[in-house]
Amino acid sequence: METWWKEQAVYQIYPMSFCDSNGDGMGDIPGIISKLPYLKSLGVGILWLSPVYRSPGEDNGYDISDYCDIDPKFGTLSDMDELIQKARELGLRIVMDLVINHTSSAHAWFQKSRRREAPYEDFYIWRDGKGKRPPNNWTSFFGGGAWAFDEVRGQYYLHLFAKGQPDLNYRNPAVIEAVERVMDFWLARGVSGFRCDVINLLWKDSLKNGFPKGALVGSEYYIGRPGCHALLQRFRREVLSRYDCFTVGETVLVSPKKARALTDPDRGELDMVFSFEHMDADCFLVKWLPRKFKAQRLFRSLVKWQKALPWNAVYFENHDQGRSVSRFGDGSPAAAKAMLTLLLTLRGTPFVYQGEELGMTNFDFAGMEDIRDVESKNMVPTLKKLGLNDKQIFARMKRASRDNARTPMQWTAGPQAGFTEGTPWIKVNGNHVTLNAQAEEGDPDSVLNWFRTLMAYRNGSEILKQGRFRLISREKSWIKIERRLGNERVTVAVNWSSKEAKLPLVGRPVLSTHGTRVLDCRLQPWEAVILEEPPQNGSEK
Ligand code: ISL
Repeated sequence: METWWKEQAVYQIYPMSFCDSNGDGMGDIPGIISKLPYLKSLGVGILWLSPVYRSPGEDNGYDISDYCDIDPKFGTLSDMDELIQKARELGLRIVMDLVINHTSSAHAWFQKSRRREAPYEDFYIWRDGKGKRPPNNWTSFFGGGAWAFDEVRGQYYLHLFAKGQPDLNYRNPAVIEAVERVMDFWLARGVSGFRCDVINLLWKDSLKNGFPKGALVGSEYYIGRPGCHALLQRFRREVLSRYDCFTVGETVLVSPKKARALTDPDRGELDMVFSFEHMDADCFLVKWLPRKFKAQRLFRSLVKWQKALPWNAVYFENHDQGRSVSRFGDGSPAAAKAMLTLLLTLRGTPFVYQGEELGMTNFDFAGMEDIRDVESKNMVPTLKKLGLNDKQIFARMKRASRDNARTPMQWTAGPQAGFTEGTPWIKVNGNHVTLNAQAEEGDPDSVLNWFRTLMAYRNGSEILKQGRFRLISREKSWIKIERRLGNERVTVAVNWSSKEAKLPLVGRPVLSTHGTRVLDCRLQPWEAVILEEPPQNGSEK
């Protein structure tokens, strides 16, 4: 069989919201350690941790002030070593988030750079302004301009994200070497790879004015440039190839062609990427511009990407996206089960986000005061400029704010959902009284137990792990796919709607979200079924 990262499913932990061990309202590493038996019981093999490095927390840890230390709110370096060790004892691997497009402005490199201290003068992208205006017209991912003026240095610096996230200058070899030392530090400590944050933005071709009409002005000069490919090849050659590890790139606005290049084993860049296209099934390119969800749109994109690449990452959720069951379904446990079935039977490495295995839903925000996310807050002026009033802006937040995914993990029906004994940094979703891991443990029909059943089936199926993908049929609200290995095949049919669906079904139903079933070519609302077919041509394998 191929490498372990093609066989196993990945579970993403958002440490701030996973489990708090010390009552400060913030999830931490000892909390994660305490949940290792739960994580093991899910059947996943790899745990990806969103950033736990030292950080002022302007962007919840994606603004790093020390790459080689753990933030005290999450614990210590020795807690991290213990997590890696204890996970390994259970056969679980740890993957870290690698955020190297930018650091925090609190990072010592930036502090020295702004004071022009050697050798850090050119660690960041500094430029003089044009009169009173910034060096160019680029805009930030989080709304507003992409430049900030630094009084100490008397120059502007580029920040594609928040003001506190200055972009590193990859034209400086010392930056490349420093970042390589960071990778080496963690790989040598026993982590098994990296999820590489906005990794296709590292190289800025030029700092010319961008085409002014785009949503992200300037992006033509920094998304997926040849210089970025060269950097990735170098990281692979110099560091990653020395370890048994994998990388998954978060690649903003990536096309199938670009993704193929980025993941081509002969080029030696990344092992897989997160594509974003299927996240547009309910919006126009950016989540702040909503449109009605259409299952067809989701299916079309998923199938296109299944066909486009020999292997890739597959996901429906992460810490930047609303909950899939609320966006793409009706919020019901049945819809959650149906979605998980498709997720775990597509070809590729599946990524599941904490709480997705419970069918957690979008947050029941009461007002803007419940929102913590810097992106959401920064977007308000931009949305106002588009002519939206406060009520409309809040409606968009409820739908698209990243905080939808960031509410605490719902462990129990008790106070704060069992996440903390203190006051959580962000409110707990009110539906935890019924929707929680403890309640689902005891319910054989729960989303959680369906997830476990699916994972066990997937882990035991070479066809699902390795088989080729083929679309059999996709209709307005159902999809039927096939996975084939040699002359054996598995068919998966998913009814993506709250109405019954009639469709041809062939084979032996081995698993259905609706319990044991006889084959009658009808799927109940949100029913998903896995069918095994006898080997073709009468030949046994
Ligand atoms: O969240 C987004 C869309 O709603 C994206 O624009 C997101 O900001 C982009 O995909 C980059 O995300 C990553 O880098 C950011 C960080 O805030 C995100 O949490 C991270 O996943 C900056 O480090």
